[in-house]
Amino acid sequence: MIGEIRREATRVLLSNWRGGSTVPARGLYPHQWSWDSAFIAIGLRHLSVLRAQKELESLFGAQWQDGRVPHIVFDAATDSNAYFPGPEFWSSCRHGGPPRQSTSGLVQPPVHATAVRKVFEANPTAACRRGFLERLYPRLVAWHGYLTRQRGLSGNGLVAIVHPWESGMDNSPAWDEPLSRVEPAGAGTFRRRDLGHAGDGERPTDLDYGRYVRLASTYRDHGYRDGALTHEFAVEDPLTNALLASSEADLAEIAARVGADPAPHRAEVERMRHHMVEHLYCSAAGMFFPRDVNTGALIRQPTVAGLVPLVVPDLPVVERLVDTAFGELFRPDHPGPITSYARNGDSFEPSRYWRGPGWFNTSWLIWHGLRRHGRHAEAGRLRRDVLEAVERVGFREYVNPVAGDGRGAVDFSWTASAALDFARTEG
Ligand code: 9WN
Repeated sequence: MIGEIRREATRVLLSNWRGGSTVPARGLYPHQWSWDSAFIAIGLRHLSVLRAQKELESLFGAQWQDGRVPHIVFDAATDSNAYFPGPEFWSSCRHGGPPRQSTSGLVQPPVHATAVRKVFEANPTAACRRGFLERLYPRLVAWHGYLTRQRGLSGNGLVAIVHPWESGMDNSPAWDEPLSRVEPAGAGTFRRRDLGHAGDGERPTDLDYGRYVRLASTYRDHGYRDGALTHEFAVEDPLTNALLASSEADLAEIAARVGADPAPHRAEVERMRHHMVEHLYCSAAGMFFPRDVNTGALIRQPTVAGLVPLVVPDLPVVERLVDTAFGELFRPDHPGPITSYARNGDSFEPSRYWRGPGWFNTSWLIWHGLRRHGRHAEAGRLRRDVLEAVERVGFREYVNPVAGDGRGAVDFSWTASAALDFARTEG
């Protein structure tokens, strides 16, 4: 079983490689995505450390002057109409994006320093030869600096996302309430391309899309300047903040390797951990919730994002989070990834994208967090369940937790990457 998974995962990652980076899936996602590339590099390092390094270098090659790492880097060789919203929509070059590449103006969760560290540790000699860490370290510092300086919108020590796409969990039920205040762009003003590749029962609705387009075009029309705009959607997401804290811990290790001072990075981890527990943790629910910056209220929707803070080192509430993660709420009926939304949630839909299906990257993050906290028994159980799902459904984008079948894109890169990493790790 493991041998077959390794072979097939390798096939997927090789066939989705485009010469300098990897597409998440052919057809549906024909460009480079930010957090996908980080997960992909983590898997690729088992096949070729050079490719894994290039995956991350190409993404950071498209970093903006202000330090942001764009959520999509468009492939110039691919038809610009293949994905909506495409390069013309974002007009990145006019707003501080890199001069020779087209990108989006949004960001995605910062899991990159973790990926850089893992790729480095896979083969330190090869990395040193190419100056991999020396080149990436200042870029990672600028990236984290962008988030903490420009996205610290409420001043409470946490960073905010300003669009559901920035969460990576686009149509999460947690975004319904803040999104309901956004006037959607007219249905006739844009043309979705995603529905040509996946069923409309598995993707966000047209109403969601109208709101996504409105938010993105307003941000663009303000030159993507964070301070210059009262964001209609601004949320402190536990997943984004947790990944920033955990990446900052990895950045401390990277700093030590390149001869920089790790102390400020360690202080930053401590600061973020404190603010996350103070502002986003709900002890009654045993999990974290996002906070709406515009209302100041917690959004009490139980999604897997509220469990991802397990990745934060020395988190004081690990016990409760583990109980929630492995309780009934997030358990699929068939062995597989933890569900993206609690089974008893009022918006649970087992086939629709981030409103119920299990995803492989979030389960990888929880596994990583469990191992970080020495919870090897639970980590091993999750690993076995996820590998069993891969065996059953292949490298699908997500899994219906009720029927147990695969949904969304086939041959999805981060599913292959996570499977490869699980398959290569004992326990
Ligand atoms: C919008 C590429 C990306 C992932 C996101 C996932 C989905 C895009 C879309 O695909 O988002 O960025 O078109 O739906 O939600 O997490 O990075 O795989």
